Amino acid sequence: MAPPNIVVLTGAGISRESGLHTFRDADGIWAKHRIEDVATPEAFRRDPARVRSFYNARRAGLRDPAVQPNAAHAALAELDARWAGDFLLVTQNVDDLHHRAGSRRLVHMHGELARDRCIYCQVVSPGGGDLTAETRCPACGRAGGMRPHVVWFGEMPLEMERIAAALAACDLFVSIGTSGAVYPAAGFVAEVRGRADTLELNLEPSEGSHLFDEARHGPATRLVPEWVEAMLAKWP
Ligand code: BJW
Repeated sequence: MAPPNIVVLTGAGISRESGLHTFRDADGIWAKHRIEDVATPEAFRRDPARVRSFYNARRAGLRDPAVQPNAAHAALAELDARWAGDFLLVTQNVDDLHHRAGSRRLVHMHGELARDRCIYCQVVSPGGGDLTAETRCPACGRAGGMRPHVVWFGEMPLEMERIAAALAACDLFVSIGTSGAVYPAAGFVAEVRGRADTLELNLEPSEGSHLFDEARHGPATRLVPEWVEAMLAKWP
């Protein structure tokens, strides 16, 4: 039997055991910052210094040498490398831990924290340092328009066509470490339901937990390696 085509969706929960905060847990990012102050295009227009300062701090957190890919990131990278069927890892995370772990069939649908984008020429450039009003775009040379290459509320997530094609062709959809509170990612399970098998791996039941064929609850560093090991044992 041919191996199933797989789409994996990950969220902030997979990076929590690497030392990064989630958004909606009690100690999460949205407990300390209001979305409308830091994560919308309007917030950036109103107070770019505040938004840049929020993301400069997040970037500094990601540069902390203690923040490294964990066993869940590593297991998904191994699955990517060894899986003979179609495979796409769609992450909502803006950290680079999947890439650092070795995942290559990877889409960052909410962008990447360590890249910059110019609001004037739209060119995305490598970044990751502190952004200020004086930072110049390496492509067009203008200052004052550099923002992190992340997707804020009200903006279109990235690579939606590639994601839609993978969802349409998948036999198995696995959601890991996400609360299922943010669309369009939260709607993926309903999109594939009935035609693909669906599995949730999360610390606790997500908002859409009831939509999955199966849900396993516990830390990602335990559940994900267990699931990957079973998949590779069944389809070596
Ligand atoms: C563990 C764990 C461990 C912890 N092991 N698990 C009404 C209906 C439908 C849509 C809308 C609506 N009203 C508004 C909208 C649209 C809006 C939206 O969804 N709003 C909702 C609040 C309702 N969405 C948008 O605006 C998006 N764009 C859009 O819709 O464009 C139009 C469009 C439509 C259709 C198709 C295409 C386009 C854009 C959303 C942008 C989200 N941006 C952010 C910030 C990114 C930059 C940054 O990082 O600052 O993305 S918000 C934030 O939430 C971030 C995350 O990627 C995202 C999801 O969060 P995630 O990853 O799920 O984290 P948590 O904290 O919520 O959950 C963590 C989970 O892990 C928990 O369940 C824990 O239990 C678990 N966990 N430890 C395993 N160790």
